[in-house]
Amino acid sequence: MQAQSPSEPANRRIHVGNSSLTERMRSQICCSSELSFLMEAHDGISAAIAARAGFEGLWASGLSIASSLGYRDANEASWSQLVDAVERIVDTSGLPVLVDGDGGFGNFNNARLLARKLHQCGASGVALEDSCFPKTNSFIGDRHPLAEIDEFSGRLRAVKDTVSDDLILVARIEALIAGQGMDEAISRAHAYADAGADAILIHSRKTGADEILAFIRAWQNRLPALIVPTKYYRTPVSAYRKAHISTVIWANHSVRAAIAAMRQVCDRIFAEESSAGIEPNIATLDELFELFKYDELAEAEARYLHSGDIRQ
Ligand code: SPV
Ligand code: MG
Repeated sequence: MQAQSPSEPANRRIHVGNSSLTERMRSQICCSSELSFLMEAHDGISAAIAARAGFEGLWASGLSIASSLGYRDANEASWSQLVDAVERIVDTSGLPVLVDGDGGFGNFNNARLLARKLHQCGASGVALEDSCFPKTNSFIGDRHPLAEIDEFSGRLRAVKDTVSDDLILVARIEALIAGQGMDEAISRAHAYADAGADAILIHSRKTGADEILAFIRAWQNRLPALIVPTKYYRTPVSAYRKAHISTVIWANHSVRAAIAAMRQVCDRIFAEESSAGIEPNIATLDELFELFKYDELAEAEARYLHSGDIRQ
């Protein structure tokens, strides 16, 4: 899958919602019985690179988008900043994008507004977590107050009533993160299925996959299940295939790769007062131009610019 140029006609359709991308996400990714993968993206570059690598769908990560904007993953970035980032991710990748919508930025009304805006910018799905506003990243501290089940179910129902099947709705359960135990996690998952979720996301911050696999056994696949093995990355994905998990989300790896690479380059150039040493380790300008299809722009210039205007 090649990254699309922002000037390609297909991208204009994406801006008003893209039902074929949503269908692709529904049939091949979130709701398929085959294990599939979503790669994190947080901006146009990370989206284009993930598409180039061959991923068939993307996770617009709240943590990564906040980080790329210089904010903390605590609802410091606004819903409109999230929508803007998602628009760039959809546009540059041409892929189905599942958006991390946190808790929906407030109550049912904020959640349905977010869902409508995400649909308009071409997202294929939104994952809403049963946290309270402002949220805290699942890996930070021990204070993770959960929303009341009925109140959160209202958020889900409002989203479903607003976007219907145009946007896949994933209900994310934070009960294990909050230390509330397996029974609470399972009963929340059933309540969210009753409220109209298309799939569930069960999150854990244990370093082994045992609690996730126990949840999946108890859940018995009532709806497809998505997981985020950020902490339990040592478990091979064959275990997830065997457990009939629907989707693995690689949630933050591009932003962490970017931090490591940028830090290395900045440190070397600062210390050496030269970029000569790191040139072999960084992308060439030609790679950058190729990623965003500058050749298409040159062809378009030949087609559309008045011949006297063409730059030499
Ligand atoms: C994100 O990517 O922002 C997520 C996943 O919500 S995690 O950070 O692992 O909680
Ligand atoms: Mg998040």
